[in-house]
Amino acid sequence: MALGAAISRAIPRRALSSAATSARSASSWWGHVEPAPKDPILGVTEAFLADPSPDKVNVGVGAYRDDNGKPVVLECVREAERRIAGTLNMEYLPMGGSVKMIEETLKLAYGEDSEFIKDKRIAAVQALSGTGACRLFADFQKRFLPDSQIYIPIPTWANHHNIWRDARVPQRTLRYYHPESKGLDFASMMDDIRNAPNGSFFLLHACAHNPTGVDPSEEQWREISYQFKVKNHFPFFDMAYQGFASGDPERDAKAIRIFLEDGHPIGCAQSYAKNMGLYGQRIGCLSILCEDEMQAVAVKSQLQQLARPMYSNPPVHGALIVSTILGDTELKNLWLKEVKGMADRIIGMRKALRENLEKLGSPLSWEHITNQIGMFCYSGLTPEQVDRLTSEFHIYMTRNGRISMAGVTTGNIGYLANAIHEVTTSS
Ligand code: KET
Repeated sequence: MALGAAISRAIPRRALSSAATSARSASSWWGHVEPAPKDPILGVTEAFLADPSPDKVNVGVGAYRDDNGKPVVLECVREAERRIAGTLNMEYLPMGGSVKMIEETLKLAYGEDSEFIKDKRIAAVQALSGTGACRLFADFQKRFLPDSQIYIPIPTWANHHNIWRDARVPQRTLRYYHPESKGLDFASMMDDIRNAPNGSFFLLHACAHNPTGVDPSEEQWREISYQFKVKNHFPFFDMAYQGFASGDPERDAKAIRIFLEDGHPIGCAQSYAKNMGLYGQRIGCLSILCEDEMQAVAVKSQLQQLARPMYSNPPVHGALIVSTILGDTELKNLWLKEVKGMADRIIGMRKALRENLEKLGSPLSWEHITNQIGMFCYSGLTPEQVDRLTSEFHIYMTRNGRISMAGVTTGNIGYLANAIHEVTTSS
């Protein structure tokens, strides 16, 4: 009653009657809204948190844990926080984000002495981590090349499909993974690249492909780059795991550097979620290599224009942490050491998981666990086997059989191996 009276006072009669015909009654405004399906990755964490079992293990989301299963804040991050504490105001960043952070971030992707950086040919903006960088690019693609499509590797990080779907860019498939060999389906991938219409967009994982842990070799990247050149395709690199493949961010940028050497215009999404452990800070960068400085200025201004009505300008704290670390030689070296430490622990866990399964006498081959790289092991477990791991053993992972190796520890590895052995040898 009170609300109705307030509305009739505030809204002219004409507007009120048309509002009444379009909305049946206040209670049915959202009556047609069905619950959204659970996210295939973040939904796993929700289910894990709701499980009271003391034995539960979460190898779902790709978030690094130490050998005690605890989230990690890097020492370089702690030190950067100490240095910036209380020293700065909380004003807005410019629409494009922190200039210093972007400067350092571009060096990681394009190289310390990149001529493209010197020539100011890169349009770059701070983004809401890797997801935000991908989405901003997808929106940019739709706005300026509205008839374009994007080829996406199968499989890929599930959210890639959501991102380009919501940006209304039609998706095409790029064959990538060979389930029998548990390796790269290079021949089919090259066929898809050759058969795509000239000038197509392709999403590529720069390193540590998610979910498969399978990357092209350097030689294969060179062939891919060559074919892109022939076909005049546009490569968009999602680089969410720089440093997590080899332990060395410079080595993990190799694919991008090969494309740059070959003279491609590229796009790149970078994220500090994983390699600096800044998951919740939502700090990343979107860059687009342009033909010249003038084009880069125009592109950057349009990226900012896209950001303005969405979130206006990006958050400041993560940007400060990143620029403090990368702008200081001592802290940067500490970071490099810590990234290597995280990658090495994961590599060690891969060896241990394979050994454990082999010791249990598994009749299956588990070689792929150590052949794959990065945060994930694409185990080959079926959705039904994953369901059994969850219901019988309280082990949580995505239903595509992806194990986040970052969640495997000395403490849970024996339990995990036993459970995997159990569900793969009995039905
Ligand atoms: N790209 C890839 C390939 C990726 O795996 C992730 C995150 C992101 C981008 C986005 O990360 P951001 O936090 O926005 O910088 N992947 C893990 C977490 C998630 O699904 O959000 C995952 O696959 O578990």
